[in-house]
Amino acid sequence: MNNFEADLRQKTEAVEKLIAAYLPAEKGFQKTVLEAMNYSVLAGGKRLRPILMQETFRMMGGEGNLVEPFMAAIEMIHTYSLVHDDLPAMDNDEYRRGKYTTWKKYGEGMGVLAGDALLNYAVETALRAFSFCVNEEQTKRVIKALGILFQKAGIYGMIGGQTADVETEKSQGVVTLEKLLFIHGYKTAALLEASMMTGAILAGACEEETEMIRECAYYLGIAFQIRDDILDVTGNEKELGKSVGSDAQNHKQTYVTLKGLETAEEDTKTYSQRAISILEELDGDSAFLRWLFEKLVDRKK
Ligand code: GRG
Repeated sequence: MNNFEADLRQKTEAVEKLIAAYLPAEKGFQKTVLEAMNYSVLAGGKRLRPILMQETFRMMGGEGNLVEPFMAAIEMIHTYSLVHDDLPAMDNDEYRRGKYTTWKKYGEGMGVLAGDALLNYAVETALRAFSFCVNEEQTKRVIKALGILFQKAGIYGMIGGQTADVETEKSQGVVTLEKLLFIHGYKTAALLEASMMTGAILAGACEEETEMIRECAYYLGIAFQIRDDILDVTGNEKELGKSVGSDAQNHKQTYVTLKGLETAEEDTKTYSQRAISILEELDGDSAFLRWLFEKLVDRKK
């Protein structure tokens, strides 16, 4: 195992602990929804978004724990999106991360509520960052980071992308590359943009640096989603912890159906290289993030 691999393992474990500490206690008459929320968040996953946020925060010179509530909040937002995406009304998936999806385990109504509750609790959690602020400058950063986080999760971000995706799939019409890039950019890249931008903003990055980081995360997100499309064709169900071939089964048009497997592979590399070269232009130590980007776009799960 190289040093970065060991670093990632240690960072993932630390993030797991941090997220767990922010989850609600399972008690009261609403206990079932609390259990469903915690089951969904603790089911595993790469913890990519909080790790990206924390590493960007560090790279941009951030110190202290201002970033921590935001790390927990973004994982809650990500988890809610997966919980809702798996519902019968959307993808109707029974397994994720090798376990029953939330609705399959707790029932459909509770699946809806657990997703709603996670999004709401993400707001409550991110707001806790105000209690860590020690001066006016930090308070301003938290306000700005909140704006970015919820914009990128919303109609001008992930929900916007999911809307275009659901409609395109339903219509079974021809999807253009422009529309596909809109879907990938909003559904997938927006939350990665939110992760890295909030990390940068909380560390005190200026407008120009924050915009460079947004662009970097956008390219990473596109590469990450093309890899997801590729894995749906070439991936291994056991390794992925979910079924493969669902795009083809649903006659879904993806980057692979549009451009072919070979070009999709090449484009993944092009987009990730663009992201990496932006990291190289920035002043801070980006060695870990550059390694992580390479690993993500070559991932098998
Ligand atoms: C329901 C509003 C709403 C949005 C759903 C996230 C999403 C949008 C759909 C899930 C399906 C999907 C393929 C999304 C693209 C982003 C993506 C690859 C998510 C999976 O993220 P990982 O790989 O998951 O980081 P883990 O399990 O590691 O946390």
